[in-house]
Amino acid sequence: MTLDAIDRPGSNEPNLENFWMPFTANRQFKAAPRMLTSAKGMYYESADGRTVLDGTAGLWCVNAGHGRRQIAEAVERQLMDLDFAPTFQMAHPIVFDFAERLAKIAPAGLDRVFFTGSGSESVDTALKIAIAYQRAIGQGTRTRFIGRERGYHGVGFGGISVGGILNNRRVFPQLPGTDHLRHTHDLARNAYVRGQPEHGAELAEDLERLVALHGAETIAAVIVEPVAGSTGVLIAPNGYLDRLRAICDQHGILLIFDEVISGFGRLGTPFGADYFGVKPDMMATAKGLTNGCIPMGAVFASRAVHDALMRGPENAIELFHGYTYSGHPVGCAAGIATLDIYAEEGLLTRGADLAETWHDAIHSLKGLPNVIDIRTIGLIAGIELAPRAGAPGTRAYEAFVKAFEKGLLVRTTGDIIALSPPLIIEREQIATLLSMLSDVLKQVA
Ligand code: PXG
Repeated sequence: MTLDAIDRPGSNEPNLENFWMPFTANRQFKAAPRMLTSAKGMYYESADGRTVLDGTAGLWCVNAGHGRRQIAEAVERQLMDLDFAPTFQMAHPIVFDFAERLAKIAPAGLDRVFFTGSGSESVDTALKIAIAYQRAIGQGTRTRFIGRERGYHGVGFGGISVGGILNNRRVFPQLPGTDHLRHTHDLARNAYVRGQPEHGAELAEDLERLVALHGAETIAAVIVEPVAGSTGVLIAPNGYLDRLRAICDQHGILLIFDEVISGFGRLGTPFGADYFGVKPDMMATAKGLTNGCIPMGAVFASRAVHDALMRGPENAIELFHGYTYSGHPVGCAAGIATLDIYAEEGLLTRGADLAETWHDAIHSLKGLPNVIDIRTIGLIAGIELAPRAGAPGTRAYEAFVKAFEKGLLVRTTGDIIALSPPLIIEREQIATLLSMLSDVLKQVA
């Protein structure tokens, strides 16, 4: 019996008071908790003994599915061999091995890897590297960042400053000098699209406007998600990222892709950069890097960015930045085992094989009550519902709760349902997911 159960005689339930939950309506949740207790493959088990199909790969991270023995064994071995060692002026071999393995699957030339502990840390790291790079090449006036409306780049002060989701920003101060491109969501022109929307490339010209407004010599970097996930699955329109790349090149601005969600096979290619055929100067990653099972992130930088900082006296620290857990050996072990699984099972491209089935299945929800848009790319789907008058978000939230009760885990943001199953999903499981979701949508008024 736990101490808590002694405090509350007769109870085997955990005491819910102490854990302050992230991005959660704490009081609502604690009044009616939804608990997951174990996971294997495509499924969770809930505390009340139900099997729940994981439609979201946890939080867009468990790309190889749950309970992978290979990862568990690598982690256990690493914990017993070398549980922790510093990477400040010291190192251990596995961190170099992991970086080399990552370099092999990265877009060509984006192969200098800085490790972090999360997506938020990867974003803030990439932003800081951008400033340091500009200064190193004699462009010290470039301290401004450009993000995009509706962007999500984690919760650090850098990330919320370039991010564009009001609730994540409204009560917090932000980095001075950041500005935003308009978002690319355009239901009037682009509803019910499979893959990239046709319209909206011209929105990249916003960057020219911001250059004209602020002066290129003040702008260090632009950061965008190739596919914005958290904000409800907004896919870069055809030609948009190419145009951003061209404008950045013209003005000496670095282009950072936030690939925390789009990286590691989610789009049916190793990275979003591969899918869209546009190479950024840096990519921020996390999540699928370790199959979500050990917290870890990585920034991939181009050799040009990296090499510009490897100057000056050899005994000088080139970048005053890093985390206790940068290159944590256990994270590296988990990451290498994850990459092994991705390679052995072809998971980094499996999304491409399944895309047709996925698109067909999800788009068949068109016409169900309150569905106003459906968008799919790789193994991602966004299903947008009409908001209830005066109560935005409640319709999708109700769908989320009903889906969970039925045995399906989805994510919602506003009135958009987002799906991103583990990349191991089988065709029959796509069919099961769809049948549960369509039942739910029929029930939500
Ligand atoms: N960038 C992007 C594009 C993300 O999606 C982060 C940065 C931050 O990563 P960390 O590891 O610091 O959380 C994210 C995180 C959701 C959801 O339901 C998405 C995220 C996190 C939690 C929920 O869409 N993305």
